[in-house]
Amino acid sequence: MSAQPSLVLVRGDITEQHVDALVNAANSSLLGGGGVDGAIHRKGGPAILEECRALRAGHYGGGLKTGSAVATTAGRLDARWVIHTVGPVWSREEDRSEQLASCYRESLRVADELGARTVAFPAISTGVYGWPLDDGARVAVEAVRAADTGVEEIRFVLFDEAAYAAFEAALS
Ligand code: AR6
Repeated sequence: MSAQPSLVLVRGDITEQHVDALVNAANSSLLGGGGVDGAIHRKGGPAILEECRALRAGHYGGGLKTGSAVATTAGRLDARWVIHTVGPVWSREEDRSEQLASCYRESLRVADELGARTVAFPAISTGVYGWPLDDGARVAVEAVRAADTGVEEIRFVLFDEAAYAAFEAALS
């Protein structure tokens, strides 16, 4: 599609980023939860949940599938859109990394549809969903590097030092 996006690492809170779109590590209900999801809804305000409810009342009656992505307003956040995606729960028995890679790919596809140029991602699935950080970082970096996207900047926003270090290692 265009030149490779630049990949940027930031240690911090994704809800404080100024970007076109920020990605939410949601669950299939789209109706909120803990972690990044809780923080986004708290800071973004009720407009996000309102749109999520409307999605559930329409095309997403069965919820959002793992590895898929859908956008809503970003409410009061310093962004135009929130792109909600559902990461896989980590499994020792089953390799679900293709589903995790799909979260990054699909989020970028939605970002392209919206015309977003800057997109912030959290480390999807590495919190409540239990994905080991090093592997989650590897899958994330490989997926965005392989994506064909018009997004110019992909910013990984890592909440703590361990997550930052994992992404730094995955990038190098
Ligand atoms: N900014 C950036 N990263 C954050 C923030 C923040 N404000 N808060 C947490 N993290 P998680 P998951 C990091 O649990 O594993 C929710 O209940 C966190 O340290 O948010 O995909 C949903 O509703 C971790 O590295 O998402 C789902 O039910 C990463 O973000 C479920 O959790 C992801 O942690 C999804 O679990």
